[in-house]
Amino acid sequence: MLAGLYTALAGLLLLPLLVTLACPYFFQDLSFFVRLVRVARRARRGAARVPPRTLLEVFGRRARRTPRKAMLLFRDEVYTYEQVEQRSNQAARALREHAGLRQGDGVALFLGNEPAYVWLWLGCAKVGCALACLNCNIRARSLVHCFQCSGAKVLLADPELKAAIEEILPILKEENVAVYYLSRTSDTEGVDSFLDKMDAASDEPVPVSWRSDVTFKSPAMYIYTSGTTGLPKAAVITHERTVLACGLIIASGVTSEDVIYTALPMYHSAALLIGVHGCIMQGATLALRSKFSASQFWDDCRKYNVTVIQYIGEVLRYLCNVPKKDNDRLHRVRLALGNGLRADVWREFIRRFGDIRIFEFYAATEGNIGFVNYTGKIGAVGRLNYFHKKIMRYDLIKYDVEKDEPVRDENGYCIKVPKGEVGLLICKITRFAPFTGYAGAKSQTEKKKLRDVFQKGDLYFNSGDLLMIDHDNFIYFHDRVGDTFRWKGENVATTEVADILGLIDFIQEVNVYGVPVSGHEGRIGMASIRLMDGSEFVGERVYKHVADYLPVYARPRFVRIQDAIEITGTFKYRKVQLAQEGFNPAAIKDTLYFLDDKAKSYVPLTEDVYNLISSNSLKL
Ligand SMILES: *[C@@H]1O[C@H](CO)[C@@H](O)[C@H](O)[C@H]1NC(C)=O
Ligand SMILES: CC(=O)N[C@H]1CO[C@H](CO)[C@@H](O)[C@@H]1O
Repeated sequence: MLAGLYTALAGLLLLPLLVTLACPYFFQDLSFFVRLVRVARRARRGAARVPPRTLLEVFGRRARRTPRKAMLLFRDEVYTYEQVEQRSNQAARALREHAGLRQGDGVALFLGNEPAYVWLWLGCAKVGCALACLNCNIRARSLVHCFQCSGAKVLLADPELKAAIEEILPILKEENVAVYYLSRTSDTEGVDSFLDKMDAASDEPVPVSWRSDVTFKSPAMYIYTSGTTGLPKAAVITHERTVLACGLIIASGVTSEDVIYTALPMYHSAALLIGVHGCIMQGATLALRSKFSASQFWDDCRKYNVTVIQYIGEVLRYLCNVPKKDNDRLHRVRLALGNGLRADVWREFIRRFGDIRIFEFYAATEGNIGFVNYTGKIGAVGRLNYFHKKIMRYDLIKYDVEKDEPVRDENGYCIKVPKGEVGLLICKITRFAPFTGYAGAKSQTEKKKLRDVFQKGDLYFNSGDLLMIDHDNFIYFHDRVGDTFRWKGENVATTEVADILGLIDFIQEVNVYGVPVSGHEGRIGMASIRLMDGSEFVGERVYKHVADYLPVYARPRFVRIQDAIEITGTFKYRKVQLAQEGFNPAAIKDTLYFLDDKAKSYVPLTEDVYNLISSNSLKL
């Protein structure tokens, strides 16, 4: 009997060892899954409360419990939780009393990275309104479109963006939009000032009844994403999503002791949903920078005692490109959170800046699926996790890149790709993996849904991303599909760029695509153009036009003049081959042009310029 007990005991002790040998990642997989379940449970319990435990309520509790704790660091300014709370109360009152907002309305914010972003968002949530986070690089038609699709009644704008506001003001006024500058005075007719109204308002807590109708399913904010076609779309971020998105920060082990540093734009989900909200959720401190600077990065980290940094692949690459310094390892950064990191930069970054844990994840603003590198695999965005997969029904399916659609078998169903092959990531839309869609764009929302995938009537979210799962179950990001490319951390919709170029009178037809450039993440924009018969290409005019209408990252850097623009069997422009051919003047016989910022024109692309770009001597 004793012998039996010993065997049983030995078995128990040996079991973990055996499991580890057979499935080396079993315990990591399990513990990651348990953490996920905990976050989901907490969110569900929060949703059941009255009022629901939204991020705003979490913030309120932090402000009561740790009023003196630094919440935001910016330049030499420090704002405590209590100060942010007071400022947001003032913002809420000014929004309600002067702008006449009531719960369910929307406010659009056109502002760069600064602390006011945080209290304006909280103030907006306090009156039960959703905040549309406008990208401050967009102008003209795109800006009007983004504003309109959010359904907002009020626009709050940085006075530094005055020119962009004045340009679209007549349209806004026609629709009775109340426009405010975030300043104490305004010298634009039809635009009021907002800060003086805020200053005059009481900073006492505002009544909860102002937001009594808000539930977990109410929209909290709209974040713009560049979809597969046309102008940007406003992804609806519900209160539930804002809480769930904090799971990432919780899983990464950030605590209230941490100082999170972000120089990513706040109108994107990385800085807002992960940086700002993660900071609130954990009661940490956020050091903000208006714009990323590779040369200032580590000085900032030292100045603010930063322990956690947020990145996109480009950021870490730029940091690695800065000349080495003696104090490269003199900092307290222990964790880096982000996405888009290539294996080579990843290795170099750790070698140079020290033992920093990299928490690489994959997620889309509007997506219903995400992955995290919770094991130590360089280059991977996550793992195929048995437990996770039971709940999140995602798959990689065969995709026809040229036709830009999933491949279907003879019965009309999609085909799963085997391990080791690249496929389109799709995830079943369920209660656990909801897809909230885009504001005011039903057809765009429909386009992201894939029906009759593996059986009649099933419904999946189409991520638009190609990923690969290797034989050890590690997941790797491969590329975006369709009509978008990513450059400098921004998604660019090729159709939007093509539409803008198409307005130029000597351009007959345009096909826009992204081309890879050595030493850079993502792809840079290139346009293949057919000129009107008898017309000539005027570089200065094209330059002026794109500079007026497109943000820097979306401007096509290369132009290729073609006599005819090829289309596919389904009447789409052929892009894959053009992208492969790239922009090497030695290999392409068509005339090529290059956007030269100094010359303020598109100039002929010579082999010299090409060589400078290939050797990374010319900055793109
Ligand atoms: C950073 O830490 C040092 C040493 O602990 C401290 O003296 C300094 O005040 C801290 N700086 C900030 C901005 O918190
Ligand atoms: C969260 C986590 O474990 N991240 C890991 C991802 O991979 C890198 C590279 O091996 C590790 O350093 C990180 O710790």
